[in-house]
Amino acid sequence: MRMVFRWYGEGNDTVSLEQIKQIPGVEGIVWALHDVPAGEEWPMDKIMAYKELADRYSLHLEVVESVNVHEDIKLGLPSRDRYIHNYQRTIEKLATVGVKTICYNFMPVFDWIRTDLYKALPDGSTAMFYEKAKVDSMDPQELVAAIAANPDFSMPGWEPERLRRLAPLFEAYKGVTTEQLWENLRYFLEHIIPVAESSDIKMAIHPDDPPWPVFGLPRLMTSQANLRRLLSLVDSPYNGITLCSGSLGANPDNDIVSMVHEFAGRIPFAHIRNVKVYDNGDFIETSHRTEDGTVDIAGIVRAYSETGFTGYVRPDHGRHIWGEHCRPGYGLYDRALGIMYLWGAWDAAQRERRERKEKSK
Ligand code: DNO
Ligand code: MN
Repeated sequence: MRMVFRWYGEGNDTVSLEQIKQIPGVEGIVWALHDVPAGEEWPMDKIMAYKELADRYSLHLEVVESVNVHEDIKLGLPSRDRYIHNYQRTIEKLATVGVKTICYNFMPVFDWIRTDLYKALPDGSTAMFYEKAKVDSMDPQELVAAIAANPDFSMPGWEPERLRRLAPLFEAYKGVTTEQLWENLRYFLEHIIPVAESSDIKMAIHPDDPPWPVFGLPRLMTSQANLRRLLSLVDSPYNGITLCSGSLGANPDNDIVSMVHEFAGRIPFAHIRNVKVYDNGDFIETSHRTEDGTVDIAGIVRAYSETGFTGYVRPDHGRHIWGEHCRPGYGLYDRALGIMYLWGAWDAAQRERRERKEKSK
């Protein structure tokens, strides 16, 4: 496995490239042009600026997260072709600086959702939390009204302009069924994957977070069966998955170890993090250690080792510890600790695998 670390860019992240460089085994950054709106072609000069920065620290930029998909593509509007064209050009440009994997998601309207960014854990650290009943009980119209009534209303990871556009977006999605969303995803992939193939860039869809429908909007990337269906939409190694153990793990029915085995060869990128899921469906992001949450992190890492995984891995979110002030989920300390846990689990699994092979000779 090849360890990488998400970095939001200079002036946009509390963690420095110098710090990232000192985390054992980290070889590259996971990056994006966060100031380019979804649907626009990424400008080459901005891409080059990242390349120069990464080069200065001998970190690679082979993984991009995310090139976001314009809502018109998800909605299947006629204007989608223009945005798909821009997406294709962005893929080609990214290939010129050595990008090998692009993570994206296909969630209508919302990316990940949490109800609390800094919920206290018993040890005094804080972490992102999801209160299921709170989201379930929120009617989309109430949400739109709450945003209209409160200019300071915020959602984690959401720019205010996007929040203000929420009402028309909900309106637009009214007629979009789950099956139509699948069709729109197929259309997108049929146009994108050939360009990914010729650019030698693997597309890796991120699961929906949480992995169930929210605010009455359909969601697709929620389960093993649905990920299987995604892979069959366009049967190419360039149509792959960002297997995120935390997003999928919020539903304890999801067997991630089984997914690692089934989807081996189609997982260019792995997000490995733990969540603690409560009986009422609430969940909190905990440290990476298996014992600290509901997800069998050590078992997942062993499964990657057993399947000969050679893709990229990042620790995904962490808690906020030791008084660190950072982007929610994206501090230095807990993610660095997470990486060391992942390496420990990986090295143990690799050794066990080697010894097993030796014995069977
Ligand atoms: C959650 C995170 C996500 C992810 C985007 C990918 O697990 O990894 O925020 O970055 O959804 O497009
Ligand atoms: Mn993730």
